[in-house]
Amino acid sequence: MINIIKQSDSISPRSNSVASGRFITVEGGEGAGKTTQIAFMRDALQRRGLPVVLTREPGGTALGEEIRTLLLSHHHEGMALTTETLLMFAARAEHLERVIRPVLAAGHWVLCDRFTDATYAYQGGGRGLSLEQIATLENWVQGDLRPDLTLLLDVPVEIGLERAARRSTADRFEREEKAFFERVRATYLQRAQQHPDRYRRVDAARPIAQVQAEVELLLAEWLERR
Ligand code: Z5A
Repeated sequence: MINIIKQSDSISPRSNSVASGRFITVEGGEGAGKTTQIAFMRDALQRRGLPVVLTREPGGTALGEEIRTLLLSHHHEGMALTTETLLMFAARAEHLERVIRPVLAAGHWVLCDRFTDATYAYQGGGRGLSLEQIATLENWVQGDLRPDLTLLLDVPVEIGLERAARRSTADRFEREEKAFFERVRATYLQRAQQHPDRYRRVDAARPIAQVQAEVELLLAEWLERR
């Protein structure tokens, strides 16, 4: 279950300036198992007594969820790439302002289903927007805030699409051709190589229990080191 934090909800910060919680993101292509594994991660962190807010992008706020509906809807098939990218960052700006920054400042943990790495993978790798333009928006909207840990659930495109098709009807992104998702996957893998300090790749083609066991192990190792 994803928490949608309303504007009226309050989170009391321990500090207004320094983010003392930790920011973890989960990434991957369609049907990689993000929703399945992120719930497990939340439970694993809570078992350790860590206060966690589970959220997602695009979305995570009332306004962000409305933007998500626009982005995924088939009513906007011809949406311009600039519009799509700016909507992703508009939802993200709201999410950062209303949820991510206040939660971190309160010393709590944020567990987010997709974040800016998805923009690099989908709008950059998938649709061909220059990575420099995405970086400009990233710096503007986020300042120096970046995830502390990014778990990449990596799965071959055919397997992921097959899983996603079994689960629900295709949204605007899921209707893309296979080559698009191959580019998305390649971009994620490239980013994982470029940011080895932050990224952990998990082979998500294996059965759920095996993926879960590796996620648990990686999380435990990372928590020990931090
Ligand atoms: N997007 C973007 O373009 N730019 C951005 O900046 C951002 C997002 C932030 C919505 O994201 C879309 O927004 C997304 C990218 C774009 N494109 N699409 N489509 P989303 O995260 O909400 O949507 P999604 O990627 O389609 O998520 P998903 O289909 O829900 O996949 P998932 O969460 O990774 O998988 P799941 O729901 O956990 O599992 C899918 C099914 O597979 C389900 O029946 C599971 O029981 C099953 N499953 C899961 N793991 C396994 C294993 N290991 N074995 C067998 N079966 C499994």
